[in-house]
Amino acid sequence: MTSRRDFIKISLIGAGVVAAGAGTYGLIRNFSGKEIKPGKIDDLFRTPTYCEICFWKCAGWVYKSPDGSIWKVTGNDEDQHCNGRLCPRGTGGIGAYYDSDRLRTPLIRTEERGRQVFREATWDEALDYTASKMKEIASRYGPHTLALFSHGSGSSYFTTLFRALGTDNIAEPSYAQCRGPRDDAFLATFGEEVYSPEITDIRDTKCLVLIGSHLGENMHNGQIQEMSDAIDKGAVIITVDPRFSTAAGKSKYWLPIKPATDMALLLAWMHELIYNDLYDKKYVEKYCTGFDQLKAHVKSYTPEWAYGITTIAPDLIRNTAKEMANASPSVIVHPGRHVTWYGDDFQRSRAIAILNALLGSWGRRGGFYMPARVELASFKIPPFPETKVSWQDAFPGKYPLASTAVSNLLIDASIPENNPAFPVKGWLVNATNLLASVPDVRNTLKAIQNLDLLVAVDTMPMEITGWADVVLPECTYLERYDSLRASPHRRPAIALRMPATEPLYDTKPGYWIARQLAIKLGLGDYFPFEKQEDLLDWQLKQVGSSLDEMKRIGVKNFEREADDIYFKDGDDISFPTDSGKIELYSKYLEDAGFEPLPVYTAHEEPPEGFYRLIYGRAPMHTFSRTINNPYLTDLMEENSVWINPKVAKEWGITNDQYIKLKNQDGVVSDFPVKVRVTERIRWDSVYIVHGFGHANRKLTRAYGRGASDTQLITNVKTDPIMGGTGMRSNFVTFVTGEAEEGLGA
Ligand SMILES: Nc1nc2c(c(=O)[nH]1)N[C@H]1C(S)=C(S)[C@@H](COP(=O)(O)OP(=O)(O)OC[C@H]3O[C@@H](n4cnc5c(=O)[nH]c(N)nc54)[C@H](O)[C@@H]3O)O[C@H]1N2
Ligand SMILES: Nc1nc2c(c(=O)[nH]1)N[C@H]1C(S)=C(S)[C@@H](COP(=O)(O)OP(=O)(O)OC[C@H]3O[C@@H](n4cnc5c(=O)[nH]c(N)nc54)[C@H](O)[C@@H]3O)O[C@H]1N2
Ligand code: SF4
Ligand SMILES: [Mo]
Repeated sequence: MTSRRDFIKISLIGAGVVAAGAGTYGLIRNFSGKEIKPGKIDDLFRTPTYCEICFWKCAGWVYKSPDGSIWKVTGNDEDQHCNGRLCPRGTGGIGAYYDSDRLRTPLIRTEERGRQVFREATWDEALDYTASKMKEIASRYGPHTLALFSHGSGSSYFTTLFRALGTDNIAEPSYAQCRGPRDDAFLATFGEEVYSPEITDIRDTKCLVLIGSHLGENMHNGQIQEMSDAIDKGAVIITVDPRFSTAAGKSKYWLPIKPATDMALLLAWMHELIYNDLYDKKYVEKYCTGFDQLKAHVKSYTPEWAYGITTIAPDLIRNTAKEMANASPSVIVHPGRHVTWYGDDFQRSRAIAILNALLGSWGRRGGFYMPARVELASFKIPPFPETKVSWQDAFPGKYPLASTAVSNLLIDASIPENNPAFPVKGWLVNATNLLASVPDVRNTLKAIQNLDLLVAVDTMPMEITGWADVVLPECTYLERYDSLRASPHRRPAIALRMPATEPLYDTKPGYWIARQLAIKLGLGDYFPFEKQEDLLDWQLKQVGSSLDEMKRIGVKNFEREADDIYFKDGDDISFPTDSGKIELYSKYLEDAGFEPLPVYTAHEEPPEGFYRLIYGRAPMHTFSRTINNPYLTDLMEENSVWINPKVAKEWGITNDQYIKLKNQDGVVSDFPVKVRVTERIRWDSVYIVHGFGHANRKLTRAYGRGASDTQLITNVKTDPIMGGTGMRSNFVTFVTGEAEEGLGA
């Protein structure tokens, strides 16, 4: 059996490498000069933070070495997100601070866009320039022609600024390029989303079904730890993936599905559960509505029907349905996270939600727990002006059920020839590398060329900063305060991030940047606290803590107000849906003109000689943001393209050879990528890790390393329901000759 140690050994390796790289210390001194032994470092010597390398937001401690420089980051034992242990990326997070390629001063463009010619500017100059341009756009065309693209901790400050300006054009790539379809589909079904961290009770599950959700490479920390615990306790893992992922290696069942056909499998599983009386009858009768319609709907979706589509043998479909039913209600059909795949992703996520309802797993131990969170008080600020024109008015009728602004819609609205009702003229882009995160880069560049203003707030010179008019350098998460983390979890909790040290160079925290811009725009009242720490202290005092206390403990867990983490037998529950029930059949969708029950749609197939491009995560990197990180680059410096041996043989391609990839629209990857010939991928697909293939020369370690999946994703299948960008209908072929002369060796 796999032990927990074995499963997470990668994170231990990571920790070792990084610690060695950063130097080792025999004796550690605290600020008072007193000598203390490693492992007994006193509280004075460490400061709390939560990690910004991904959005699991693990809480940790930053330790400094005797000379006062940042030494290492470790997990906070009290933290439910990490249980005292960071993943390799979190441990390597100090590389974000030490990266010598970091942005150092504000920059203003001196030549046309795309040519990276900037001059250094003072903060005052750069902010004055930005504010005056924003003012000009808002007064000439209206505030709705300004858009904010943002991700991560700083989003709330810039959101306040944009709401104060009177626009709701505020989009995050974590919606339409990530978990939007899932969250909206669960909302439509249960009236509640699955949150972040997900409320999957993996720790106590007896059966975990992973559908293209590759825990183990997707290193969302607490989930991985719980999955290893569940495996140790004998849980059955079922992995559905065209690739033999790390999770597949830990699974009792690996279903190497033909990509783009998951809906057929989901429908067949529903058929099996319903027509063999394997579903949770009592639960369905008490809590669900629309069962009869669902039953009729899935009647013909037999395992034999699904076999012809998915290539998964009928018996395997039957046996896995039985395994789920045996474990019910302690079973999780994982909702996944990055789910924008084929354009019918809302409906696929609905099918997953329905399957969980049939298994009675929502609100049950080992299924989905009901989370609790600390509600933090907001300091009173003036009301936001009414939004006169909303993002949805740009293209009336598009994506009617989107619960928040859609980044790709705002990008499309910035291209006048698309005839939007209003063209967006100015962007502020905070902490999102849009050219790596939003598919169809050519479209994004076209939009950028039409803008009057592009401001980028970032820590690194990335593709997006290269195209900006003004670059505002933020300091890293290790050098700043940010809002308190108050994510939902089993127990309500808060975590503090505070600066471990002064910002390097002429960089500033996001809060400061947003506030200064607000002041220059005459909106300073929306940021009444000059110092963010005073706001945090005020908020903390409302919940019986204080900044002083949080500086000492980093994480504070509270008790739940009631014993309601799981439903109790016979509980009467009103779900926050229109009907008050779990909606198997969705009137809400029907009324909006969409299928009330999920249907199978056939998706595009690769043309002759092409293979489906699929992508995912590597344990030691996050998107495009860590690829230049000196410590993480040491662990993985380039991606490779996984090719099935049968295909490699046909093409005469060998292991470690460098090739380029060319997609169905003739786009060739900028840089060569190393071949990995492996049985672990189906013959009809190839796989690369997302985030590589950086084209900004200022990234001295990342430039030209590997291929960018985003560059090759030009065929985008947008979900008509909520605007999610399906990215997996792209097909590539191999370019050999010329590439061999490239960066090969
Ligand atoms: N092709 C393709 N596209 C994808 C995905 C994929 O797998 N393939 N994944 C999708 C998913 S799931 C998601 S969630 C999104 C992620 O989308 P993004 O969050 O845009 O991801 P990154 O590419 O890491 O870009 C982050 C940017 O923020 C900057 N940054 C890092 N830390 C800070 C900070 O503290 N402050 C500031 N101001 N900037 C900072 C980085 O330098 C970088 O420019 O991408 C989506 N897009
Ligand atoms: N190390 C690391 N961990 C991360 C992140 C990171 O950047 N680095 N990012 C975090 C974020 S924001 C997100 S959203 C998550 C994303 O992580 P997940 O939601 O777990 O996964 P994806 O990246 O969508 O999925 C990739 C998997 O889907 C498989 N796949 C491809 N096509 C199909 C198909 O048609 N059907 C099926 N069944 N499978 C298919 C691929 O082979 C691959 O194993 O990861 C999170 N965790
Ligand atoms: S999972 Fe890793 S990268 Fe993400 S927040 Fe936790 S330690 Fe940081
Ligand atoms: Mo994501």
